[in-house]
Amino acid sequence: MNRRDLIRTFGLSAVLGAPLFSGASKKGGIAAQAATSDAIADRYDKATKGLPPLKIAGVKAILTAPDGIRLCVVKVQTSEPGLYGLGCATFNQRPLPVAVAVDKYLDPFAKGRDADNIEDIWQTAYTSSYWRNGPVLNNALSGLDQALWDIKGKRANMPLYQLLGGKCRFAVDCYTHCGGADPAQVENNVRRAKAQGFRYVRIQLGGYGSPHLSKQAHFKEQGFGSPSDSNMEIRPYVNATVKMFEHIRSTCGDEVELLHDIHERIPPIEAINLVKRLEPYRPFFIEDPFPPEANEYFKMLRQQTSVPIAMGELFNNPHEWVGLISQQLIDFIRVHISQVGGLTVARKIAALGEWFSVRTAWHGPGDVSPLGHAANAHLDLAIHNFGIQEGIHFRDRTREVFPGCPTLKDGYMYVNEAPGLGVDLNEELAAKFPLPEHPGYWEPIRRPDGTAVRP
Ligand code: GCO
Ligand code: MG
Repeated sequence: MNRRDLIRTFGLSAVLGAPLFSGASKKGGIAAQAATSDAIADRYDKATKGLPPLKIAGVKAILTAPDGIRLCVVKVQTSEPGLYGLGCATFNQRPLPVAVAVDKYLDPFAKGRDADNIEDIWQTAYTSSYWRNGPVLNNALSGLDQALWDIKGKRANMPLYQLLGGKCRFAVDCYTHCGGADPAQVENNVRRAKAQGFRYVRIQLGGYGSPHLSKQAHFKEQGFGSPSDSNMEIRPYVNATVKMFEHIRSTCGDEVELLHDIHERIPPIEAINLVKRLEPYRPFFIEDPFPPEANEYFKMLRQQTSVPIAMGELFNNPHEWVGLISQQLIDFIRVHISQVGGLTVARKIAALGEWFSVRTAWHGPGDVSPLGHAANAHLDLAIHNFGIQEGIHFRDRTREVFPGCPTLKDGYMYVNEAPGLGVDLNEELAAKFPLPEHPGYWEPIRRPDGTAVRP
């Protein structure tokens, strides 16, 4: 039996969706129905070059925390036995609602749809909630979206970057994190990173905003807030950060590229002053100077300094990035790919950036699954306006749960050349690492008088 007979015998409704059939039968009974199904089978043959039609058979979320970070993976099964796709939907601070959005809403929505039509599924799923652009629904949608790209690559028998246009570079240049409680510790870590082959390092004193340098937690003495709340003062952080840059530039030389994340922890005008003070040390970029609610400040920042600026890991809504890119108010767009809705969105952001000389620096911290890092890397390989990638070394357990993780060597990230994203999931092993007991929310950070700091 040939493929067309097969389609006719088992019914196109099973592979292409019931509405086609009901329309045909209303018009003219069995003969018309057969003619219509022949025509559709012909069209399908031409469109897929002989590959069988592919339906989405099910979509599910898998939660796992091999190294303590709450990872969420979406698995899409298809009508072809053994052919599935995986995508990243990790939202470490709210993993459970993402899983519900996947299992209870995207699964019934996507089941039976044509797995080949990624853009159409993205557009229709995106508006299927009517209200949209929030981090929970965007992450869920990203899981489905990346899994469909993974399937597309597997079906084409090509690594994903090939479908995105092929390689623009042999591997993905990465920056690594070099922290330390004081400038000397940071220096040691920079030297170590350089010895490992990194050319780009992000330098931070302690946690974001260097809370360990803040000494005046008056709110604690007054019993305001909870004992677990932490204190972060503006001045110790700002002054120490300038000193750290001065120290690293003078001890580690001019060749290494220095990055820093303000993590929006100081008022915008203080951030502008800090960036100006860092100018003599030639940062490669300064990240997240303002909270996402304060985009208007970028104009003022641009008038004051030409230090390159990276922004965007908290963005969910196109309104947050379109203006910043098109008005050339930032130099690196740094969205978290699952947070904006997946690869389908990210490749459009990259294309928009290309016309405005804004380069990419996709968010790539520990709370992105190896599938998400692979998605970052496949896109990095294929776009011209790639800037830099935040890269991490996966720990052993994570590598066992996700066979095929991207690898870092001499500061470059490599994807394996397997079809699709190239990363698999050992579901049995994943189940052995349930989410930690703590739900994952962030504890408050406060100024000495108790005022809450963002974020
Ligand atoms: C970064 C980020 C992260 C985030 C984290 C939030 O630049 O790597 O700022 O460290 O804080 O991903 O969960
Ligand atoms: Mg950051």
